[in-house]
Amino acid sequence: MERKVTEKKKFLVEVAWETCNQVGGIYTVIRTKVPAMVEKWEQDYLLLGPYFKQTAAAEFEPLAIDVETPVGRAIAWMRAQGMEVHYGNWLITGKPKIVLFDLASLMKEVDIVKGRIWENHKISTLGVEELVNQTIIFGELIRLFLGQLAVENKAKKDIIVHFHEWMASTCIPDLRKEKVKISTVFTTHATMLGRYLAGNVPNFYDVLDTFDWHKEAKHYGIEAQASFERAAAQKADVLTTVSDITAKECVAFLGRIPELILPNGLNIQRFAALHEHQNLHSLYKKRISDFVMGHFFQNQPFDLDQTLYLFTSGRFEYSNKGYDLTLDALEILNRKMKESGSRKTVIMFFITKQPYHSIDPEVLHSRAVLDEIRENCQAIEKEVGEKLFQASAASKDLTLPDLNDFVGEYWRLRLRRTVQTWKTNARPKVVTHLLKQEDDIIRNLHRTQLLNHAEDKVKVVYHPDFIVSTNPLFGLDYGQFVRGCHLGVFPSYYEPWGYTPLECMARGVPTVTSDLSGFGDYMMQIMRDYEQWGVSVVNRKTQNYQESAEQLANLLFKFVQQSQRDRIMQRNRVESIADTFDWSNLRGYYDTAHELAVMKRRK
Ligand code: G6P
Ligand code: 1S3
Repeated sequence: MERKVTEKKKFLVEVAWETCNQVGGIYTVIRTKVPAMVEKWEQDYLLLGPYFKQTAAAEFEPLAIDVETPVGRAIAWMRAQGMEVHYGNWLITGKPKIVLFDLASLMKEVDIVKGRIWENHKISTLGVEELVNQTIIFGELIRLFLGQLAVENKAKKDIIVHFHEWMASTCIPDLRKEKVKISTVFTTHATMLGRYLAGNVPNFYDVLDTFDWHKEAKHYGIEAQASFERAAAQKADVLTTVSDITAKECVAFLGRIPELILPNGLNIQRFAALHEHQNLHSLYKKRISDFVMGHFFQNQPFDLDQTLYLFTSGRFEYSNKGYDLTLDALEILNRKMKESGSRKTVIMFFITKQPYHSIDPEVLHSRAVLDEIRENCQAIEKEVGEKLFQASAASKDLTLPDLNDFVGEYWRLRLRRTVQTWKTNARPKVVTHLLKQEDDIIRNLHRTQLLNHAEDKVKVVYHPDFIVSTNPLFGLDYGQFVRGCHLGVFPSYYEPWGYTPLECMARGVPTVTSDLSGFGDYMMQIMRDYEQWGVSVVNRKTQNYQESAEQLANLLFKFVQQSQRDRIMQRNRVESIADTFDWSNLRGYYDTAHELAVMKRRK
């Protein structure tokens, strides 16, 4: 007789420190994935995160709890004990339900929780930094919530809880110990030790399996963080990470082979009109050109039609993000362009975050004066246009009047004076801001002498702040800035995934990545002819630093030599494959992880 198998209902909870709290790349993962998750899970989907008043004010809309549901009852139970728990909609595409926990409401108990963690799991948390205390309390609130959710789960749904990164996962060992009826997935988006060691130990990847994780964690003062990460990895039902490269770190530092790799996607926006992305490129390029004129033309005018905008961006991890390699490749590129008599100019933007006092007032001033020159020109244009119109209508013998006669003395002098005061003999600045201290980028620029000399073909703009639309220098948000550029350059040495090249691709901008970044490694696996599609991959696995720098310089030189037609076609090709990374195509990896977790728990 055939036995009828009824599929048990499931409920998915995702937990991240970056739910409704932007710190870095995990925010992008969670936020962009929501529409695809809500499509599958509908009402059976919930996100958990920490409550920070300021971010919540902008992105969170509170809702009344429904005590008929397990989630509502679990929240009511916590509130009854004095904990501040916020429930509502996260105001992003997909509008998911979220629960945010106010850490302050339990902070006074941090020492008790730490004591229990030591008692149960021998994780030492003495003298840790404030962030670790916060993650411990965050974990404790999640433990209480999930424990009660499991009790209230009268419909006996399979509850799957997906934890992202150690900061959201300090409670996994306790949940396991208490046998709370949930299935767990832990995704690590990098390893704590990987981050530190990659930037400090030469040939990190060659010696990866020789490290003593505990000794290194103590050495770098991250014993608590690394221990939480390792415990979460070992106690979760399923361990996953974002790339094969980071999977190797999991083996070395976390003592477990991840069951699955979950590549990162985006919410790819395709336009109905095929060429809309080209139009946007043109529009935003003009805005970047306004900055470039203001910054360089005071002293060094060049042909904007022959100018290419390259950029790199990310947090300030000088060698991990490959800023060192990029700078050294630019020096070679500069030489090659000079030697070949290239007519082109390359402007390379470094967009990162470093402590600064303010935007350099001279940079701001130059930009403002340029705006004034534009206003003068527009006034003259209007005056000439009107007078020309009148003179043409009144003309008897069809001879066109001399346009110069129409420019009044006032505007003529005013324009002349403004341009005169603006022009200078000073070299265009390399840094747009007044940095608090000299850093590795500045030191490298002095060594390579890439300092915006008149004869340089490669000019550098170092912008030590992320780009936001209120920024007076560009007046663009980051996405628009990316669209206006010609090429994104990201030859990272340590990069578990790396969203920056993917963000270029999504906007139809070609990009350079490396085979040590998760994204580059993945591209090489899924697409043989990735170069055809506007993605170049620098070999950092088997080449030494100098060889990689030469390879990058050659790639850039090739790019510089392309015609405008080639560039337009390449942008179309890049944009056409971006769908590969839409979450609707990549969510399947998450589905598999969730099913595996349920199966493991049922066994
Ligand atoms: C887009 C626009 C064209 C423009 C071109 C510039 O394709 O639709 O009108 O000429 O961008 O391309 P470039 O690579 O020189 O910035
Ligand atoms: C991590 O953020 P990061 O920039 O510190 O997670 C990101 C999302 O998975 C990933 O793209 C990145 O490579 C990791 O380093």
